[in-house]
Amino acid sequence: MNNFIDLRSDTVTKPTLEMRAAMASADVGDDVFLDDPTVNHLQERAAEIFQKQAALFVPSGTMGNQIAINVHTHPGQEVITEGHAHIFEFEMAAMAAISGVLARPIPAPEGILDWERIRTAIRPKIYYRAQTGLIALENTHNMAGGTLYSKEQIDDICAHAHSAGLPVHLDGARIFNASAALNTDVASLTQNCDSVMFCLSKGLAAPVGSMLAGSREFIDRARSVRKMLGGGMRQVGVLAAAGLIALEKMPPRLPEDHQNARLMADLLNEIPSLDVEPEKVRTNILMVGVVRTGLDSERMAAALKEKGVLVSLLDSARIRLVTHNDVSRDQIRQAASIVKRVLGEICR
Ligand code: TLP
Repeated sequence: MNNFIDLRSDTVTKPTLEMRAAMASADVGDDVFLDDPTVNHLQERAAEIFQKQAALFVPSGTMGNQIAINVHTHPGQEVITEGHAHIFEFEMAAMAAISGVLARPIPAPEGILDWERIRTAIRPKIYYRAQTGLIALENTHNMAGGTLYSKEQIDDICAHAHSAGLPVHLDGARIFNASAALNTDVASLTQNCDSVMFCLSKGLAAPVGSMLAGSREFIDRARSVRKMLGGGMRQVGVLAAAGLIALEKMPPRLPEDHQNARLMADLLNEIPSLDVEPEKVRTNILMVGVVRTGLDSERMAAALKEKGVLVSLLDSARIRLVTHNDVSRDQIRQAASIVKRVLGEICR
């Protein structure tokens, strides 16, 4: 996929040269014995940056979310999520398969829940009803198009949840994008969440890995669950070394991705048969409705691929474009003119 302009996801980012050099010279040890100095350093830095007691390196965002669900809940409980949350839509019902809990998905405008919506979904405390065990939020919200919770919105949900005796987990796969867009540091954005998962391997460009952060007790239990799931890794400092660079050096460049997504939205908005809402693009994800082109998203993606642009499909009517470190501003302009050309040819 080297010669393509790859807008399928920010997961496609390749490690930077600095990351590759750090990986080659990383000091390593057996992390199952807690002996890998690079992993330990990454975990300490993540805890420091998020101002949580501890953090844990995990192989993927999915595993991070599922570990958190497992630690926070008991079998037979429910997890309140937004209707299109990643943990509900894209994690293969793992919460049911692994933790014996059911998702309680609540649709919300732009993917952003509020306490009123959550409150009405909390089960009454009656012995014959399943009990709510956890509230899981997603910031930024992927499938809603990189939409955002402000600090105030998250704090309000957390305060009410805690008064109701419920923990809050944040799927912060792209929390650094939220932080950049809101100009609010990740520690204060996530201050009242009981656990946070964030990805090193998306916009931050590490090849692999995510982090879980929370209280020391939560992370101690999370480490056991990680092992149970087969996620106990050995000389994994080679990956943590890239993760450290992702964490320390990559966040300041995320506004560039956001500007590129907005530019792409503005350029595509010039094509009358596409449905784009440029004013809604605040981070690095852009949803584009294609129905009025007469093509479904699959045919549209195939036609773009032939001309060197890769996008992902949301459903038959919408494609998703995600900007990232390996797509330059020039390539954004190039991709937009390819879309124009392809639609011009097909819809003649
Ligand atoms: N998102 C991927 C796909 O799985 C859809 C993408 O291309 O955007 N939480 C959120 C909000 C995510 O967007 C993702 C991945 C994950 C969790 C899972 O992370 P990984 O892929 O590391 O398991």
